[in-house]
Amino acid sequence: MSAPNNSYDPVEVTALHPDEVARMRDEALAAIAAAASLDELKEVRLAHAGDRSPLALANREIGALPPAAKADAGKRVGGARREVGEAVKARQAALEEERDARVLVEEAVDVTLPWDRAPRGARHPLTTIAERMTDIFVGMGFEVAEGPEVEAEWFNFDALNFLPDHPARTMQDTFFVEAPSGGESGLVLRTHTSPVQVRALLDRDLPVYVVAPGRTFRTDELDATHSPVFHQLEGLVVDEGITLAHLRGAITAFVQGMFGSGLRTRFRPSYFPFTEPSAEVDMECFVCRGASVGRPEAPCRTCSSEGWIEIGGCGVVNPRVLTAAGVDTDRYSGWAFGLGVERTLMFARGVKDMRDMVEGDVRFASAFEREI
Ligand code: FA5
Repeated sequence: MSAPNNSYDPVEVTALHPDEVARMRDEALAAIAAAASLDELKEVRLAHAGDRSPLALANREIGALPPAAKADAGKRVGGARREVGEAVKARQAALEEERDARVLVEEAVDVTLPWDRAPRGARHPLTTIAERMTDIFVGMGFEVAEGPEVEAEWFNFDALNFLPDHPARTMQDTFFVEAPSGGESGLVLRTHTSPVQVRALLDRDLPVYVVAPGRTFRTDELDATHSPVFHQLEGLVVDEGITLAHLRGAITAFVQGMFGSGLRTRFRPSYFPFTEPSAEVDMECFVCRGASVGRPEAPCRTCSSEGWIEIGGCGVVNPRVLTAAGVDTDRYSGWAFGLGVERTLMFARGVKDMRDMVEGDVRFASAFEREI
């Protein structure tokens, strides 16, 4: 029986020779340092630190060594494998950091870019201007009143002193919804916002200071200056000691608030069954302020060089209307006005054709500020 191989020298085993271990370690370290990506590093790790790597195979040789030689060879190979393992870890961390930094740059999201490229809707300029008109009166202390668009004939006509055969009824060509029957008032699409006057007086305690913006209907043909569906802003004041001077003051304050300070107003005699006296209200042209009158070389498109623009009708509330609404006419008096919203938008914003307002082409509304 041969003696234990005590003289077995690990240095003689090629794979365990210090130079060879150092070479395998250096080769591994160089490959690790050269790995340019996490994928490359994975391959390098398998080749130099995996189970079949040269250092792992060298490690297996240690088992066959005599006990005395095992420690020395184990230290050498183990040290080299530890170094390689640590180098892999360090390179892995460096490459991950590089990748994360790159991803942060490549996948950066500019949160200031508009996120919604779909065209945004906005309110129609008619809605916006009606609201502005209303707001000016609200600023003067008026409340907003409402009434139905399908209105009882009694409110639309009778209570407003349009007698059944009064020619004034034909002044406002009417869409009839239901004929009168069994003593009940018929139904119409309201031809103006004035029925809200009567509703406000019946619904509210006196004094009454209200404005009523709303949609109105007449059998007018759609053309450049008329629409069968249009909007008005009604105003009504009923209080003690109310005079025409208050009306003039409120209308002038409205005109100046809406179109510019210092603008004048004028009243021209007119006729409405529900006001007496009645007037058409004109405002001084806010563009030329009268400077274009008689000067064909400097025409004004806003007022057609007339210097004045008609904005609506008004007057002192006819006592018959107050009586129909149960108001004591010895104590109270009042005035009312009605302004056309479409016409106001036309001259305020230079719209030449009313049809543009009602045809619903989004390009028309887009030309105005997109208020929401
Ligand atoms: C009236 O409707 C009265 N209710 C106004 C009123 C109220 C007077 C309170 C006195 C006291 P008129 O029919 O003139 O009045 O109409 C008022 C405004 O509505 C006109 O100045 C015009 O701007 C607008 N208007 C009338 N018909 C049309 C139409 N077909 N299309 C667009 N706007 C219209």
